[in-house]
Amino acid sequence: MKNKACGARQMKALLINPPGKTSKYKKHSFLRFTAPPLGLAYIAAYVEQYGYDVKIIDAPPLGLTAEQVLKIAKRYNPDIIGIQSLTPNYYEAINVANLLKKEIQNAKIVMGGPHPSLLPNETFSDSPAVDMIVRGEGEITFYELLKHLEGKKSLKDIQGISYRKNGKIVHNPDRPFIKNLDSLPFPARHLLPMNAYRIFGMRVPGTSMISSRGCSFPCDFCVVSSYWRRIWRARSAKNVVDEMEEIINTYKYLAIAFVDDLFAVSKKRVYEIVREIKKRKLDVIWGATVRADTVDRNLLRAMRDAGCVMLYIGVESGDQNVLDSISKLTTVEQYKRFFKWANEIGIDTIASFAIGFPEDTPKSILKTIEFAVELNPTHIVFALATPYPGTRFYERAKKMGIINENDYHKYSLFRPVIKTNNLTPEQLKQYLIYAYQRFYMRPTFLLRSVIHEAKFASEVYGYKIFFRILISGLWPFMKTILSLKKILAEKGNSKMEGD
Ligand code: B12
Repeated sequence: MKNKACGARQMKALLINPPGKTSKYKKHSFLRFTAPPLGLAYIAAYVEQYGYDVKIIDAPPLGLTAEQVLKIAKRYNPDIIGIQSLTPNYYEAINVANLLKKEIQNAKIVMGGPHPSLLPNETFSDSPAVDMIVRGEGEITFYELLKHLEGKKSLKDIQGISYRKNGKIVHNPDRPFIKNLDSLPFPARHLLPMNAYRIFGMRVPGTSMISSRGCSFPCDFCVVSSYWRRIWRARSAKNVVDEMEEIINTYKYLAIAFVDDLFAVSKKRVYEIVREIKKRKLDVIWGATVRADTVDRNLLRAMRDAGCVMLYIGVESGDQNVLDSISKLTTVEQYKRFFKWANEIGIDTIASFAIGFPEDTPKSILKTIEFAVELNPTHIVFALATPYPGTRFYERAKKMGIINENDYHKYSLFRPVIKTNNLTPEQLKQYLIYAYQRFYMRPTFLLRSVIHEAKFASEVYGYKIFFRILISGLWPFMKTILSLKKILAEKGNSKMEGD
């Protein structure tokens, strides 16, 4: 497997998660979810097993600027540089690519991730520095690019890439997905700044993991259904729990957040995972993503018994017409049932909502906000409906002529980028602020949260802590809420560029 041919120079690969807009990143830190770029860590682990030298720079959690990234990159002197790009950080990815190309001319610059994969032509024309784009799943493709650099593989034979050739852009055929995800090595966490990550809602040190790829459901606003082609592939229970064990033993984490697009789709697999966790007596708490229509009370109870303390669920809307218009394939009744079960069983929930779809009206939005209060989740995330390029929602919005904003920085889920007949961007911002205020500023919510935290802490640290937290606990909550209010007010007041 090892690649060190005698005398040959070891190929060096650098993988970069580009700097965010640092101030924004800090502003959003109240969400306390700073997850590692697992995609880059998977690629790193894959090529490391063949003996290649790899480094990852995860710039956002370390607050690194593009210039600092350049300095580290120059010192490392890589042969190939892979840069990840989502839509909101596309300009930062391009900026890093341009900067590195100027200073490290010999290195090939490769972009990957959903945005360049779905818009390769635009990416090439926006940056002459980009030599190649890896479309879709990256492990094998990136490995083959290293082989190419060693003169052992021709570009034309590498599936899933786009590249420049004689002034033209060539798109090779797509690469089929990796069939057996168990065959992949675990992400190269040893190359990541593991102390820099935090999990939202978990009170103990934790990190993220992914037990499956893709999602078979057709929600029209979700990038995943186009990027991962509505194909759901899962790792086996044994393989998943092996990685959990590695995380606990090697990195000493006590909590794991599964960031799968959909963790609980096959009940059989979830039962196998919980059985395996219990069999190995893993001392860990964990959270996962679910849909209201793929779980039942017994499954939730089994998950709770195996340490699941948090479920993340995309509710999107409290209005059935809106749910139907975005192909969510769920009903408001299913959500009511789900939250009743989760609250009874004692699993915390993060409910995510989106407002401002073309079919939304002031009435449906208020209905959604009241629905959030009625469901009584532990936390909410309210976002603005955002048509990411590559989605059916984007095509629909384009056809309707309602896309109001082409600046990808604003595709952050919190800034209005479409203008519907029913709602102005200004109204949407106001509704977003109102949603958070309505949910979090309830005295019953505040009290419940403090008691909840105090109970949890007393379970871990003893009963004396319960009263200390109860007495002093209101302060951090008030602080969170005040900072939330301030951020939202700033956002509401700040004059948007281009408005
Ligand atoms: C965990 C997660 C996060 C984490 C970590 C992100 C990260 N850098 O990996 C955090 C919390 C930081 C995050 C933040 C955000 N996220 Co997010 N996130 C996810 C999630 C749920 C899982 C990502 C993951 O780990 N996948 C598993 C690995 C194996 O896949 P992967 O990362 O895609 O990587 C593979 C390939 O894409 C490819 N690849 C990826 N990068 C590269 C780079 C190179 C060089 C190469 C060769 C290949 C390659 O190879 C990898 C291995 O096969 C995805 C949903 C999804 N399924 O993608 C959304 C998703 C990526 N996030 C999304 C969004 C919108 C956001 C936010 C804007 C949300 C917000 N407002 O806070 C921010 C933006 C942050 C930013 N940098 O600007 C969207 C992106 C849409 C888009 N068009 O860009 C997604 C697709 C969710 C969705 N359904 O719409 N996110």
